[in-house]
Amino acid sequence: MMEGVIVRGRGGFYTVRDEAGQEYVLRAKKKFRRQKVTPLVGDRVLFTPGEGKEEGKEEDGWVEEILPRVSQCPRPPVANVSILCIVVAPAPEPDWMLVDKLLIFAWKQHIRPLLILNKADLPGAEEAAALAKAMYAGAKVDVLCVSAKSGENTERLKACLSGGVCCFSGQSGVGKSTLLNALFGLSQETGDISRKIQRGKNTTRHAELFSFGDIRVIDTPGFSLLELDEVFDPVLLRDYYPEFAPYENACRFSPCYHGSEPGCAVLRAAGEGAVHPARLERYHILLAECRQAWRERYD
Ligand SMILES: Nc1nc2c(ncn2[C@@H]2O[C@H](COP(=O)(O)OP(=O)(O)OP(=O)(O)O)[C@@H](O)[C@H]2O)c(=O)[nH]1
Ligand SMILES: [Mg+2]
Ligand SMILES: [Zn+2]
Repeated sequence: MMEGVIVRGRGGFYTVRDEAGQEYVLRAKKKFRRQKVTPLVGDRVLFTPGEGKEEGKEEDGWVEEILPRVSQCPRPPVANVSILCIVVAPAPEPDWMLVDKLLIFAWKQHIRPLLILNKADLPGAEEAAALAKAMYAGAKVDVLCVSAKSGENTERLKACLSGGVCCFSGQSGVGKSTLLNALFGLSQETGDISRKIQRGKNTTRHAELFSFGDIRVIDTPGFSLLELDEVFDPVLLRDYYPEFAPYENACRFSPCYHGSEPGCAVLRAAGEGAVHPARLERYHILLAECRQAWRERYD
Protein backbone atom coordinates (compact mmCIF):
# COMPACT_ATOMS: atom_id res chain seq x y z
CA MET A 1 0.00 0.00 0.00
CA MET A 2 1.04 3.60 -0.60
CA GLU A 3 0.65 6.68 1.57
CA GLY A 4 -0.70 10.06 0.53
CA VAL A 5 -2.97 13.00 1.36
CA ILE A 6 -6.50 13.62 0.10
CA VAL A 7 -6.36 16.89 -1.83
CA ARG A 8 -9.96 16.91 -3.09
CA GLY A 9 -13.07 14.78 -3.07
CA ARG A 10 -15.90 14.85 -5.57
CA GLY A 11 -18.85 12.59 -6.19
CA GLY A 12 -17.44 9.68 -4.23
CA PHE A 13 -13.97 9.95 -5.81
CA TYR A 14 -10.98 11.12 -3.84
CA THR A 15 -7.83 12.56 -5.33
CA VAL A 16 -4.81 11.51 -3.30
CA ARG A 17 -1.34 12.99 -3.75
CA ASP A 18 1.71 10.94 -2.77
CA GLU A 19 5.09 12.24 -1.51
CA ALA A 20 6.39 12.53 -5.07
CA GLY A 21 3.46 14.74 -6.10
CA GLN A 22 1.76 12.09 -8.21
CA GLU A 23 -2.05 12.17 -8.00
CA TYR A 24 -4.41 9.19 -7.92
CA VAL A 25 -8.19 9.20 -8.22
CA LEU A 26 -9.59 6.61 -5.84
CA ARG A 27 -12.76 5.33 -4.28
CA ALA A 28 -13.21 4.76 -0.56
CA LYS A 29 -13.67 1.23 0.77
CA LYS A 30 -17.22 0.40 1.86
CA LYS A 31 -16.13 -0.18 5.44
CA PHE A 32 -15.82 3.59 5.96
CA ARG A 33 -19.54 4.00 5.40
CA ARG A 34 -20.24 1.23 7.89
CA GLN A 35 -17.96 2.96 10.38
CA LYS A 36 -19.72 6.28 9.59
CA VAL A 37 -16.38 7.80 8.64
CA THR A 38 -16.16 10.18 5.69
CA PRO A 39 -12.75 10.69 4.14
CA LEU A 40 -11.90 14.39 4.29
CA VAL A 41 -9.60 16.74 2.42
CA GLY A 42 -6.40 16.80 4.47
CA ASP A 43 -6.70 13.15 5.52
CA ARG A 44 -3.51 11.13 5.40
CA VAL A 45 -4.41 7.77 3.92
CA LEU A 46 -3.05 4.41 2.87
CA PHE A 47 -4.19 3.41 -0.59
CA THR A 48 -3.80 0.92 -3.40
CA PRO A 49 -3.49 2.65 -6.74
CA GLY A 50 -5.55 1.41 -9.66
CA GLU A 51 -4.00 -0.53 -12.46
CA GLY A 52 -3.91 -0.23 -16.19
CA LYS A 53 -5.63 3.14 -16.53
CA GLU A 54 -4.32 6.42 -17.86
CA GLU A 55 -2.74 8.81 -15.40
CA GLY A 56 -5.21 10.59 -13.12
CA LYS A 57 -7.99 8.18 -14.03
CA GLU A 58 -7.15 5.26 -11.79
CA GLU A 59 -10.69 4.82 -10.67
CA ASP A 60 -10.22 1.21 -9.75
CA GLY A 61 -7.88 2.17 -6.90
CA TRP A 62 -8.96 2.32 -3.29
CA VAL A 63 -8.50 4.39 -0.17
CA GLU A 64 -7.84 1.61 2.33
CA GLU A 65 -7.09 3.30 5.65
CA ILE A 66 -7.41 6.76 7.11
CA LEU A 67 -4.48 7.50 9.38
CA PRO A 68 -5.29 9.04 12.78
CA ARG A 69 -6.41 12.65 12.50
CA VAL A 70 -4.60 15.38 14.39
CA SER A 71 -7.68 17.59 14.12
CA GLN A 72 -11.05 17.61 12.41
CA CYS A 73 -13.18 20.65 11.64
CA PRO A 74 -16.94 20.22 11.32
CA ARG A 75 -17.25 23.26 9.09
CA PRO A 76 -15.53 23.42 6.70
CA PRO A 77 -15.13 19.62 6.89
CA VAL A 78 -11.37 19.13 6.63
CA ALA A 79 -8.80 17.09 8.57
CA ASN A 80 -5.35 17.66 10.03
CA VAL A 81 -5.48 21.45 9.91
CA SER A 82 -3.05 23.20 12.22
CA ILE A 83 -3.82 26.83 11.37
CA LEU A 84 -7.33 28.11 10.73
CA CYS A 85 -7.24 31.32 8.70
CA ILE A 86 -10.57 33.04 9.33
CA VAL A 87 -11.06 35.56 6.55
CA VAL A 88 -13.30 38.62 6.89
CA ALA A 89 -13.57 41.78 4.81
CA PRO A 90 -15.27 45.17 4.99
CA ALA A 91 -17.66 43.78 2.34
CA PRO A 92 -19.58 41.50 2.70
CA GLU A 93 -20.28 42.89 6.16
CA PRO A 94 -18.45 40.77 8.76
CA ASP A 95 -20.49 38.29 10.74
CA TRP A 96 -18.59 38.38 14.04
CA MET A 97 -20.73 35.64 15.55
CA LEU A 98 -19.49 33.36 12.79
CA VAL A 99 -15.93 34.35 13.69
CA ASP A 100 -16.58 33.59 17.38
CA LYS A 101 -17.95 30.16 16.50
CA LEU A 102 -15.02 29.36 14.23
CA LEU A 103 -12.68 30.33 17.08
CA ILE A 104 -14.48 27.92 19.40
CA PHE A 105 -14.11 25.10 16.85
CA ALA A 106 -10.44 25.94 16.36
CA TRP A 107 -9.57 25.97 20.05
CA LYS A 108 -11.55 22.79 20.72
CA GLN A 109 -9.44 21.05 18.10
CA HIS A 110 -6.18 22.69 19.24
CA ILE A 111 -5.94 24.53 15.94
CA ARG A 112 -4.26 27.93 15.99
CA PRO A 113 -6.56 30.64 14.61
CA LEU A 114 -5.46 33.63 12.57
CA LEU A 115 -7.92 36.39 11.73
CA ILE A 116 -7.33 37.88 8.29
CA LEU A 117 -8.99 41.13 7.31
CA ASN A 118 -8.87 41.12 3.51
CA LYS A 119 -9.73 43.98 1.11
CA ALA A 120 -7.68 46.48 3.13
CA ASP A 121 -7.89 48.68 0.00
CA LEU A 122 -11.66 49.23 0.46
CA PRO A 123 -13.30 52.03 2.42
CA GLY A 124 -14.29 50.87 5.90
CA ALA A 125 -11.30 48.54 6.18
CA GLU A 126 -9.57 50.60 8.86
CA GLU A 127 -12.67 50.71 11.04
CA ALA A 128 -13.23 46.97 10.62
CA ALA A 129 -9.59 46.27 11.48
CA ALA A 130 -9.71 48.48 14.57
CA LEU A 131 -12.89 46.74 15.74
CA ALA A 132 -11.44 43.27 15.13
CA LYS A 133 -8.26 44.12 17.02
CA ALA A 134 -10.22 45.57 19.94
CA MET A 135 -12.59 42.60 20.13
CA TYR A 136 -10.01 39.83 19.83
CA ALA A 137 -6.96 41.27 21.60
CA GLY A 138 -8.10 39.78 24.92
CA ALA A 139 -8.41 36.34 23.30
CA LYS A 140 -4.91 36.79 21.88
CA VAL A 141 -6.02 36.21 18.30
CA ASP A 142 -3.64 37.76 15.78
CA VAL A 143 -5.32 40.06 13.28
CA LEU A 144 -3.60 40.65 9.97
CA CYS A 145 -4.84 43.23 7.44
CA VAL A 146 -4.13 42.32 3.86
CA SER A 147 -5.29 43.13 0.37
CA ALA A 148 -5.29 40.53 -2.38
CA LYS A 149 -5.83 43.42 -4.78
CA SER A 150 -3.01 45.79 -3.78
CA GLY A 151 -0.69 43.12 -2.38
CA GLU A 152 -0.55 44.85 1.00
CA ASN A 153 0.86 42.47 3.64
CA THR A 154 0.55 39.40 1.43
CA GLU A 155 4.20 38.52 2.03
CA ARG A 156 3.64 38.82 5.77
CA LEU A 157 0.65 36.52 5.48
CA LYS A 158 2.70 33.99 3.53
CA ALA A 159 5.28 33.98 6.31
CA CYS A 160 2.53 32.98 8.78
CA LEU A 161 1.47 29.94 6.75
CA SER A 162 4.39 27.52 6.88
CA GLY A 163 4.65 24.56 9.21
CA GLY A 164 1.32 22.78 8.94
CA VAL A 165 -1.87 22.68 6.92
CA CYS A 166 -3.66 26.06 6.82
CA CYS A 167 -7.36 26.16 6.11
CA PHE A 168 -8.91 29.34 4.68
CA SER A 169 -12.48 29.70 5.84
CA GLY A 170 -15.15 32.34 6.20
CA GLN A 171 -18.15 33.89 4.49
CA SER A 172 -18.60 33.66 0.75
CA GLY A 173 -17.13 36.65 -1.09
CA VAL A 174 -14.51 37.73 1.44
CA GLY A 175 -11.80 36.81 -1.06
CA LYS A 176 -10.35 33.51 0.11
CA SER A 177 -9.71 32.22 -3.40
CA THR A 178 -8.51 35.62 -4.66
CA LEU A 179 -6.02 35.75 -1.78
CA LEU A 180 -4.67 32.28 -2.48
CA ASN A 181 -4.43 33.12 -6.18
CA ALA A 182 -2.43 36.25 -5.30
CA LEU A 183 -0.17 34.46 -2.81
CA PHE A 184 0.66 31.44 -4.92
CA GLY A 185 -0.06 32.36 -8.53
CA LEU A 186 -3.08 30.06 -8.73
CA SER A 187 -5.92 30.73 -11.15
CA GLN A 188 -8.93 29.54 -9.20
CA GLU A 189 -12.30 30.90 -10.13
CA THR A 190 -13.43 33.93 -8.12
CA GLY A 191 -16.76 35.70 -8.27
CA ASP A 192 -18.04 39.17 -7.61
CA ILE A 193 -20.27 39.65 -4.61
CA SER A 194 -23.41 40.99 -6.28
CA ARG A 195 -23.52 38.02 -8.65
CA LYS A 196 -23.07 35.67 -5.70
CA ILE A 197 -26.00 37.19 -3.82
CA GLN A 198 -28.20 36.97 -6.90
CA ARG A 199 -27.29 33.37 -7.48
CA GLY A 200 -27.11 32.61 -3.77
CA LYS A 201 -24.17 30.37 -4.54
CA ASN A 202 -20.54 29.96 -3.70
CA THR A 203 -17.88 30.41 -6.30
CA THR A 204 -15.69 27.75 -4.69
CA ARG A 205 -17.76 24.59 -4.47
CA HIS A 206 -15.30 22.07 -3.00
CA ALA A 207 -12.42 22.15 -0.56
CA GLU A 208 -9.02 21.69 -2.17
CA LEU A 209 -5.55 21.32 -0.73
CA PHE A 210 -2.57 22.96 -2.47
CA SER A 211 1.12 22.47 -1.65
CA PHE A 212 3.91 24.96 -2.30
CA GLY A 213 7.17 23.76 -0.76
CA ASP A 214 6.55 23.57 2.97
CA ILE A 215 3.32 25.57 2.73
CA ARG A 216 0.07 23.63 2.49
CA VAL A 217 -3.22 25.51 2.21
CA ILE A 218 -6.85 24.45 1.82
CA ASP A 219 -9.33 26.69 0.02
CA THR A 220 -12.92 26.03 1.06
CA PRO A 221 -16.41 27.14 0.01
CA GLY A 222 -17.73 30.07 2.02
CA PHE A 223 -20.72 29.70 4.32
CA SER A 224 -22.91 31.92 6.43
CA LEU A 225 -24.66 29.53 8.80
CA LEU A 226 -22.76 27.72 11.47
CA GLU A 227 -24.36 25.83 14.33
CA LEU A 228 -22.52 24.83 17.43
CA ASP A 229 -23.86 21.42 16.49
CA GLU A 230 -21.85 19.47 18.98
CA VAL A 231 -23.81 19.49 22.21
CA PHE A 232 -21.62 20.17 25.19
CA ASP A 233 -22.01 21.17 28.81
CA PRO A 234 -22.62 24.93 28.78
CA VAL A 235 -20.17 25.38 31.61
CA LEU A 236 -17.41 24.50 29.15
CA LEU A 237 -18.26 27.33 26.75
CA ARG A 238 -16.41 29.94 28.81
CA ASP A 239 -13.18 27.98 28.34
CA TYR A 240 -13.19 29.13 24.72
CA TYR A 241 -13.05 32.77 25.77
CA PRO A 242 -9.42 33.22 26.82
CA GLU A 243 -10.10 36.83 27.80
CA PHE A 244 -12.28 35.61 30.72
CA ALA A 245 -9.50 33.59 32.30
CA PRO A 246 -7.79 36.37 34.29
CA TYR A 247 -11.07 37.15 36.14
CA GLU A 248 -12.67 33.77 36.64
CA ASN A 249 -11.20 33.01 40.04
CA ALA A 250 -12.69 36.22 41.37
CA CYS A 251 -16.33 35.32 40.61
CA ARG A 252 -18.49 34.87 43.73
CA PHE A 253 -20.00 31.60 42.51
CA SER A 254 -18.16 28.55 41.34
CA PRO A 255 -18.80 27.44 38.71
CA CYS A 256 -19.94 30.79 37.34
CA TYR A 257 -21.38 30.95 33.81
CA HIS A 258 -20.70 34.70 33.64
CA GLY A 259 -24.34 35.04 32.64
CA SER A 260 -26.10 37.23 35.19
CA GLU A 261 -24.73 35.90 38.46
CA PRO A 262 -24.19 38.47 41.20
CA GLY A 263 -20.55 39.10 42.01
CA CYS A 264 -19.39 37.94 38.57
CA ALA A 265 -15.88 39.27 37.94
CA VAL A 266 -16.13 38.78 34.16
CA LEU A 267 -19.28 40.93 33.97
CA ARG A 268 -17.51 43.54 36.09
CA ALA A 269 -14.46 43.43 33.81
CA ALA A 270 -16.72 43.96 30.79
CA GLY A 271 -18.32 46.92 32.55
CA GLU A 272 -14.88 48.40 33.03
CA GLY A 273 -13.92 47.73 29.41
CA ALA A 274 -11.33 45.04 30.19
CA VAL A 275 -13.44 42.42 28.36
CA HIS A 276 -14.93 43.61 25.07
CA PRO A 277 -18.71 44.09 25.56
CA ALA A 278 -19.57 42.83 22.05
CA ARG A 279 -17.72 39.57 22.67
CA LEU A 280 -19.54 39.17 25.99
CA GLU A 281 -22.89 39.92 24.38
CA ARG A 282 -22.37 37.25 21.73
CA TYR A 283 -21.12 34.84 24.40
CA HIS A 284 -24.43 35.31 26.21
CA ILE A 285 -26.35 34.44 23.03
CA LEU A 286 -24.28 31.28 22.55
CA LEU A 287 -24.58 30.40 26.24
CA ALA A 288 -28.38 30.52 25.95
CA GLU A 289 -28.27 28.30 22.83
CA CYS A 290 -25.89 25.93 24.48
CA ARG A 291 -28.02 25.65 27.63
CA GLN A 292 -31.14 24.92 25.59
CA ALA A 293 -29.38 22.24 23.51
CA TRP A 294 -28.00 20.71 26.70
CA ARG A 295 -31.45 20.59 28.33
CA GLU A 296 -32.90 18.93 25.23
CA ARG A 297 -30.03 16.53 24.69
CA TYR A 298 -32.02 13.38 25.59
CA ASP A 299 -35.20 14.35 23.71
N1 LIG B 1 -11.25 45.40 -3.50
C1 LIG B 1 -10.87 44.13 -3.29
N2 LIG B 1 -11.63 43.14 -3.77
C2 LIG B 1 -11.23 41.86 -3.51
C3 LIG B 1 -10.06 41.58 -2.77
N3 LIG B 1 -9.95 40.23 -2.66
C4 LIG B 1 -11.00 39.70 -3.32
N4 LIG B 1 -11.77 40.68 -3.84
C5 LIG B 1 -13.01 40.50 -4.64
O1 LIG B 1 -14.00 39.86 -3.84
C6 LIG B 1 -14.84 39.02 -4.66
C7 LIG B 1 -14.96 37.63 -4.06
O2 LIG B 1 -13.72 36.97 -4.12
P1 LIG B 1 -13.57 35.39 -4.02
O3 LIG B 1 -12.11 35.12 -3.98
O4 LIG B 1 -14.37 34.72 -5.07
O5 LIG B 1 -14.24 35.10 -2.61
P2 LIG B 1 -14.30 33.71 -1.80
O6 LIG B 1 -14.12 34.04 -0.37
O7 LIG B 1 -13.36 32.73 -2.39
O8 LIG B 1 -15.81 33.26 -2.05
P3 LIG B 1 -16.41 31.74 -2.07
O9 LIG B 1 -15.57 30.92 -2.95
O10 LIG B 1 -17.80 31.91 -2.61
O11 LIG B 1 -16.42 31.30 -0.65
C8 LIG B 1 -14.20 39.05 -6.05
O12 LIG B 1 -14.91 39.96 -6.85
C9 LIG B 1 -12.80 39.54 -5.80
O13 LIG B 1 -12.26 40.23 -6.91
C10 LIG B 1 -9.29 42.66 -2.27
O14 LIG B 1 -8.25 42.54 -1.61
N5 LIG B 1 -9.75 43.93 -2.56
MG1 LIG C 1 -13.59 30.88 -3.21
ZN1 LIG D 1 -18.51 34.99 36.49
